[in-house]
Amino acid sequence: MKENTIAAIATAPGVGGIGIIRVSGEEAFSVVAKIFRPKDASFNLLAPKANIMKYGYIMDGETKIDEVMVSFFRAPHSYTTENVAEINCHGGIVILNRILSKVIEAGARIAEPGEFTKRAFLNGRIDLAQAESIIDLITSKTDLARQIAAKQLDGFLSSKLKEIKTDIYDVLIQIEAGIDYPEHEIEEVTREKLQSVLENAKNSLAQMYASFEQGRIIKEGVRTVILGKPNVGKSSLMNTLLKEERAIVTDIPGTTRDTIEEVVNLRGIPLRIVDTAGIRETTDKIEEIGVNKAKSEIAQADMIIAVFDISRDLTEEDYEIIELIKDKKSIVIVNKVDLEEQWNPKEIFKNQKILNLSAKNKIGLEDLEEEIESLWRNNDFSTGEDVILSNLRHKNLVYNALNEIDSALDALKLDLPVDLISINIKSLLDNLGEITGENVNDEVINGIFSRFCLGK
Ligand SMILES: Nc1nc2c(ncn2[C@@H]2O[C@H](COP(=O)(O)OP(=O)(O)OP(=O)(O)O)[C@@H](O)[C@H]2O)c(=O)[nH]1
Ligand SMILES: [Mg+2]
Repeated sequence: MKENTIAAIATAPGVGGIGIIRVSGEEAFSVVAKIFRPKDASFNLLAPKANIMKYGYIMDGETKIDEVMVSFFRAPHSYTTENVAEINCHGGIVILNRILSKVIEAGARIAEPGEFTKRAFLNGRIDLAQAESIIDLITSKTDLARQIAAKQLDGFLSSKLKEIKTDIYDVLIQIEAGIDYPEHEIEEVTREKLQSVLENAKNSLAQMYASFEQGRIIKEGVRTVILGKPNVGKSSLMNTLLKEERAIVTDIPGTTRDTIEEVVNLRGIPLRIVDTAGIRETTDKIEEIGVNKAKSEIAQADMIIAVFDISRDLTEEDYEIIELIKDKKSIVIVNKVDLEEQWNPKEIFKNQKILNLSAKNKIGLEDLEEEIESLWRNNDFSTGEDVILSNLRHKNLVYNALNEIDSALDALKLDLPVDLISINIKSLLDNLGEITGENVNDEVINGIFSRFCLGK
């Protein structure tokens, strides 16, 4: 059974006030007992009475490795529902590694990424949607993303799905009773009930499905791609918007090679700003990859900020960019207005609003912020009372479920026998069950938890 006791460093690598090593499993207490010497010598390490924290030392024989506090959580009242001990030591990587290796020597094995949370799921403390929300919570880049994840962890999505499933399940039982005992003649009642239950489910699920776009934007930010030919000041603009020197700026055209992404909160709007390589024909292999990447960013963008340089004549590349963005939601920036004007923007962009800017001298920034705000003002960046889907796996399963509902409703209209319709209904329930993990295969489970960090 010992290989079932797992251990990992639970805190982020690096230097910190404290670092935590988490140990979980049947042998967690006996593993820790071998290396922990509590100051309170009477404390029973193998059977701590309640969830408790104890002060003492981690020992290597008679040598003290570190002064620590150890928390003991008794099954089932722990993160994994198993016995859990957490060693709080000083937060240096050498100390943490040293203690972890002592824990392994004492009989635990290294946990896989996400294995603690996987156990919490497999042991039934949380469902799969809740487990997934934990990684969303940890990796959330904006406070709104955190809010969605926190609600999902609290069981908001799961309980909505449960309501829908329970209603459908009740009718399914009636259908099956009808199939088994046809003389009961409950068929007609069942058909009507089935129709109304399916229509209700369709409404709720369609609302969830539609919320994905909002969920995606909240979670990832409005994907804002800065586009332009080399040297027009894209990276300068990126830095100005971020209020930090994130991207390299030089006077050499072709400075930015790869795309750079950062999330910033601009007047309450979560923006994911993507700086790109300047678009031009090039024989440089690396730069060419960057240019292609920049072009492929256009399709995924929620908004484009196209940058043009007023101090140099427009070139073929500028016209190509104007062409590339013509069907996208975009903002046209005429940059370097602190320098002498070489062309007339009003002639080129006749029907388009132009924003004059000096990214370097931070002139015109207010206007740009205002424009961005006005473009997104009508979007709901709050989390509201409804479920907001933000996970692609969930979205796809809701989509499948909606298709099954449509097939079932069509079959009802055609007066097909209910036992046939029950096939759609079972598949519908399976799809919804996969979101919360009631019927899900190992491959999906392993795929989900492998994306977690070590120690979680
Ligand atoms: N005078 C003036 N210079 C600017 C302004 N914005 C950027 N520059 C300068 O223009 C040069 C190019 O700026 P970058 O921000 O690196 O331009 P880029 O579009 O990212 O260039 P690539 O990465 O090569 O595509 C630098 O020397 C900047 O200091 C501005 O508003 N006014
Ligand atoms: Mg650049």
